[in-house]
Amino acid sequence: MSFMDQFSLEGKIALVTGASYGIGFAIASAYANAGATIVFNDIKQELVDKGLAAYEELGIKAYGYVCDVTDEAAVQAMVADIEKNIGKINILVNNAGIIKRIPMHEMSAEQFRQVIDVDLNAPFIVSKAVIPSMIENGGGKIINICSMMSELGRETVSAYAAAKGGLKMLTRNICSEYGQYNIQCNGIGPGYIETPQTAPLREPQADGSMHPFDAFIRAKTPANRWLQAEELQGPAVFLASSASDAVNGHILYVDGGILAYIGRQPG
Ligand code: NAP
Ligand code: GCO
Repeated sequence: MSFMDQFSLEGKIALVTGASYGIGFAIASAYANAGATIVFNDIKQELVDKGLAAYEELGIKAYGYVCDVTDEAAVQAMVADIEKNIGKINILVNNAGIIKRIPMHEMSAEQFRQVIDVDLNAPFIVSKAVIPSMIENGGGKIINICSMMSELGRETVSAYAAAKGGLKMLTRNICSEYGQYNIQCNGIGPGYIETPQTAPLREPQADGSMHPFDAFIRAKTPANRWLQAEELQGPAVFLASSASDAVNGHILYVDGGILAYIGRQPG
């Protein structure tokens, strides 16, 4: 076995939630390139179909399911179908997520609950569904997609920050409770990535200028740029592979240095 074989995902089955596009798609594609069988879900059939076509364009045979990750019965049924027809899940990436950017005093309790439901309750639901088989299988990898907002707050993202802060601690608790079964649960905390989720923060203004948030986040990023979803692929493969078997309960921030940086002074 060569040194690099420890980064291989050959023979593994990976479920990446919400992976028709965006960060989930990038991570799942990398897992396929590392040898894994890819399974993903999305809420709508047309998005699953779009995702399957996108994977096929990359030469990847993926399996797609229509499943709302907040629906425990649907998640249990999806996992049972995967285990029956594809195989036991070795790697789970809790990627599916939403954000609502609303000043807290204007946000309804229902809107707050919706974000918590997808970004925190769902990782609990999906992890709970796959852990029994991981225990039977002698171990597994769970990777939760956290955020800068697992550590920092900002205006209008109270629900999202509460969820992602909770997801950091859920990650540590799964590590604590299931490490004895050779299950490693870690987080990836991306910085600001160019995906549909952050598109509203980058859209050009009526006068043709860039959204003010663009300059703000560039000043907070040492490399003075937005990051790409593909820059998460190496860290994600590492955390899914046996190369990280001694890494547990860790949030790996892939943020270009944002959390280390006070920010570039104006002028
Ligand atoms: P995105 O472009 O909005 O994609 C999110 C994906 O999750 C979509 O495929 C979406 O499907 C799916 N999804 C949402 N709710 C779902 C549900 N209830 N059941 C199943 N699937 C659901 O977001 P992204 O930027 O790729 O982000 C992916 C993850 O990274 C999220 O957890 C996000 O919080 C996190 N993150 C993003 C950034 C960033 O800068 N982009 C940084 C840090 C962390 P639909 O299209 O059908 O809604
Ligand atoms: C926002 C952004 C961020 C990113 C990401 C940063 O509105 O501030 O959407 O929350 O999505 O979570 O790590």
